[in-house]
Amino acid sequence: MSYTMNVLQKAKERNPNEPEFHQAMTEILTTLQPFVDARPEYENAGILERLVEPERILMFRVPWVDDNGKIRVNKGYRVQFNSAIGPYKGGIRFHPSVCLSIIKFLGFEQIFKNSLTGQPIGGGKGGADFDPKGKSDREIMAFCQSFMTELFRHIGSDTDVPAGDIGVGGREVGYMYGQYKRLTNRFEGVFTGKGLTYGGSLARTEATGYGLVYFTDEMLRQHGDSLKDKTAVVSGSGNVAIYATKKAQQLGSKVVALSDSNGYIYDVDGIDLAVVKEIKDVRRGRISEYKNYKPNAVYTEGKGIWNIKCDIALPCATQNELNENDAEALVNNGCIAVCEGANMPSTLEATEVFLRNKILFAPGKAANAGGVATSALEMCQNSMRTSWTFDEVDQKLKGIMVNIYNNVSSAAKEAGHEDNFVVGANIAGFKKIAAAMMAQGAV
Ligand code: NDP
Ligand code: 2IT
Repeated sequence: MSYTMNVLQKAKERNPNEPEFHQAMTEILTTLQPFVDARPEYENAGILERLVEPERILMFRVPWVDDNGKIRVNKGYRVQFNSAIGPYKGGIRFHPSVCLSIIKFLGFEQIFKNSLTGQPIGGGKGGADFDPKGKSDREIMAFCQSFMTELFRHIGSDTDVPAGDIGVGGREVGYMYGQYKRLTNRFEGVFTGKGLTYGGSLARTEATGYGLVYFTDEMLRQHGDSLKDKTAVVSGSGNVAIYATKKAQQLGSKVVALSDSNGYIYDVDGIDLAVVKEIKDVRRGRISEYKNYKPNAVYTEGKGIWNIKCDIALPCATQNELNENDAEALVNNGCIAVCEGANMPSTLEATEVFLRNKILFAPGKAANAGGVATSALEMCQNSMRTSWTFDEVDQKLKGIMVNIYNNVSSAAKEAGHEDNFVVGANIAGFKKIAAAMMAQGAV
């Protein structure tokens, strides 16, 4: 068995019952195999064995008091996966499904994504199995403060810099940052996605969705096409989905559908984002309420959003939300590009369908890297004690996304897999991390 496949098999055996982590390792190591096995220096340096083993895993109890005075307990996690090219960097997720496997898959993907941005950031991820849905503002604050009461001793602006992810937005970052400051007596760039009044960067809120569409736009442009007059379907209706929709609309696409974990809406007239923001950002409600504002729209309970005919599909909700049947439905309906705003939204089988059918497929670690890239710009502004204008940050973001596209595309071509951006992203991300690890010795 080859070196790469041997490491993959052993890593699966050593980490049983972690299906999402296995899935992420399988995708990355399988595509890296020819590249790595042709270069024995990687095996000599034990690069892959080290890469699949997190540098540190923190798991902790998060006790908090609910509005009835009852003590509740959640599981908290931070996986500090790889610091070869910079301090650990990656979001915090609050969702009832959070477990070690999910945090490890996210942290593993993050190493490669952060490398692709070209910025000095390592890979990490954290979270808790806490469900923010239906909680009062006070309960959210109590939870965030308790979470940080343990996490604060493990992070720092040059050590580990968390940010938001599913269930963690501006409100939660504010509560966690405030508690960090109180416990350490330090006002530092230890978190990104902060509010604009206390060190946040303009355009960070928009960055993941905007970056996704900048990437998509560049990919289409280099294939003689554009987003103009295209029909797009976007899944999710959170931070990434909302700003992906906004930018796609600005570039001339009609977005006809959005979803949440209960169901999806189809609006033949094109999604009205002001309504979505009112429902999601202001009232923290459900996407089903959209039809109360837009009687022409149709709400369907449950899955099925990928059966809607579209040119462009942007999965922006969560892992494994798009399976083989969904991929076939998209292909049969004439979809030309699938770009992942979420982390690992397509199953391995769905990805195969896209690649086999020569759909332009942009994997999350490349296409959604604009969020973390802008986080690194926020860190930069914090260190410089300055703040850039929206346009400055937005221009930098656009440049970074075009750069990522070019690097991923050339790496794919060099590997003999033109337009296979899965292969391209994994090789391009890997090269820099491996070089940094080899230069630093057996650490
Ligand atoms: P939000 O919490 O703002 O929104 C998440 C959206 O996805 C909601 O509409 C939510 O619906 C839906 N969703 C979440 N879990 C599930 C599930 N199990 N099944 C179906 N729908 C679900 O998160 P973000 O928009 O920030 O994150 C979306 C995706 O983008 C995630 O995969 C995240 O890792 C990724 N990402 C985020 C970045 C960022 O900067 N925020 C950067 C790069 C990637 P509901 O309200 O019903 O739960
Ligand atoms: O998955 C991701 O890249 C994020 N949730 C953003 C991470 C960050 O540090 O901004």
